[in-house]
Amino acid sequence: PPHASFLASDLTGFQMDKNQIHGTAIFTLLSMAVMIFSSATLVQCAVINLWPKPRIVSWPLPLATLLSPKFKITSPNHRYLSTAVYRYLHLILTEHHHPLVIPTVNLTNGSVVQSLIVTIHDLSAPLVHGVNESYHLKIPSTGVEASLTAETAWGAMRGLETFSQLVWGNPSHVASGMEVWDWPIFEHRGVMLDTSRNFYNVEDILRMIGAMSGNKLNVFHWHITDSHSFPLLLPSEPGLADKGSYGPDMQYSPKDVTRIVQFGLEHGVRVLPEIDMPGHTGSWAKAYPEIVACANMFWWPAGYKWEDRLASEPGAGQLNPLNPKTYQVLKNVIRDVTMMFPEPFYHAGGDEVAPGCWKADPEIQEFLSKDGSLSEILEMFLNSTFPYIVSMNRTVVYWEDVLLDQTVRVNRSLLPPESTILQTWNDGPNNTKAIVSSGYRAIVSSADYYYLDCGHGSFIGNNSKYDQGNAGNTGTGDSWCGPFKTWQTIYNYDITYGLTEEEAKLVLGGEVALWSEQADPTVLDSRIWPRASAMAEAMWSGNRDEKGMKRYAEATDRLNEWRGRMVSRGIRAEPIQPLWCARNPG
Ligand code: CP6
Repeated sequence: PPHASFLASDLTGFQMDKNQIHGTAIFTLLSMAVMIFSSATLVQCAVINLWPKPRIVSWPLPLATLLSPKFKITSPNHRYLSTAVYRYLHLILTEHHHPLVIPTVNLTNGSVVQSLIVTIHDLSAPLVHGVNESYHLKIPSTGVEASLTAETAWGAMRGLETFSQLVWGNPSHVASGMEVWDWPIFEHRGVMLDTSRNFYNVEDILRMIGAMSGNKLNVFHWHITDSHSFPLLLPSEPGLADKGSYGPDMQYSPKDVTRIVQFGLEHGVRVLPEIDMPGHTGSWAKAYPEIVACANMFWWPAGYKWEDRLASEPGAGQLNPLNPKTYQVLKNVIRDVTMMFPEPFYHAGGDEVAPGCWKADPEIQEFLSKDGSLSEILEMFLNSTFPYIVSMNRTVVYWEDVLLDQTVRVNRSLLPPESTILQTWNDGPNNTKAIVSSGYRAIVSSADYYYLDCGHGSFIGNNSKYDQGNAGNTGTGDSWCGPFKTWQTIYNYDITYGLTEEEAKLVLGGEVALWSEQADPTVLDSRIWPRASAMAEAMWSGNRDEKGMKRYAEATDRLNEWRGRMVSRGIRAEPIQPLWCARNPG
């Protein structure tokens, strides 16, 4: 990217408030002076109706040009990019988005943007972690052609999204005399969705992936299975879903998975599957009771301690690592999943292994009575599954517990192999630090900042047989789960807080997470959007302005506009302000 000076960067924008009108006049003069006296200098201006905010925008004058009704996009042939181009062309020609605050711009006379020419350097780059997503967008103020240059098809998709956000009104206007150079800070920018506690239809998932791509998010972490249901129909192990799903109409067939993966490719979103194990596997017991310890323990016998209840949900259960049959089933599961999901990362869970569950199993009790330990049992499990996943050419992602858990892995004799990626969820920045200072790569999903599900009160009480502790309500009733996370809480979190420069390089990015004990399709959009948008911008271009100050004040109006655009695109994102605020700016 070229040198850019940060002159008067906050004075122009689409939204003008009372204080800015004066500034704009001065700014326009200033810009002209800059153009006359130092034409080599680029002036960077704030363009506020873009989300996430690009890294560098040059827009010396607030100009707009009409978009031809015959506007077209040309691009090289690419299986997925071509679909995206077609989709964006349709969107751009039909959206006619009406912003809350109409941009104050000067319409360039006589010029109409006829086309967007897309150029790609490397058409063969696959959609994998670390793929180049940079793009350069140029919309002239007088010419008829806009241009979008990207290293890869995936970067071009990001640029198409930016272009679409620069178009508004009827007839369509497009911001012009503008150049954008853009690329992400973090390579892993995701949303996790739990489809076990409650079921989501394929359409719901596709809608979410579509919204993710609008926010330049690139990883859908699919927490497919858990103790409550096993909705994934696997060709080699059909019994797991037949018996373990909520019903025949609440399963994902291989065809459904292919549809979701394809849709992801068309939107530049990777689909990263998680089959949680060895904990959170109660649902497996419907098909294979013999491989699951403590299955269907609906309440705990006297003497069980609080820490024994981590995974204590109705039909809780943990795979029994001592039973050879466990590994027969697991090999089929892992092989099928890697065949259905081309994604090179594989999430193998590893969270919340509950000592009390294993201790309740007679076979494990016998092993423990002969000087065995729970730690050894977990090691046995990891040593028998990890190499198999790696043999399928996958990079393994685990929850942080595999390294940091202090209840099962008391003596910590086993360290996960260095190639594993650990997803942190407890204890904010401290656990991120613990992971990367041990040399592991980290994905940050700190519950205190990035868990989207903690909005409801607990139903700990005596209303039903499930009210034993937080049974049936894991993750949403615990007192430490804390309050609803506002978009500002999410936006302001610095995922590399307290890390050295070297350590920070090991942070791949972040994921917001929607656990579904108290969420289903009726609330999917509003639980996720626009709060996931807040993380999306923090991950893409950061949460600070040029002076290093948190920019959430500036971001508010922009997010409000983006939320409105998401709503008009069919995403039922929550409002963040009364409409009044847009009607009474300043
Ligand atoms: N399910 C699984 C959950 C949670 C986790 N794993 C969870 C724990 C605490 C909170 C929210 C969710 N419900 N499988 C932790 C990774 Cl607050």
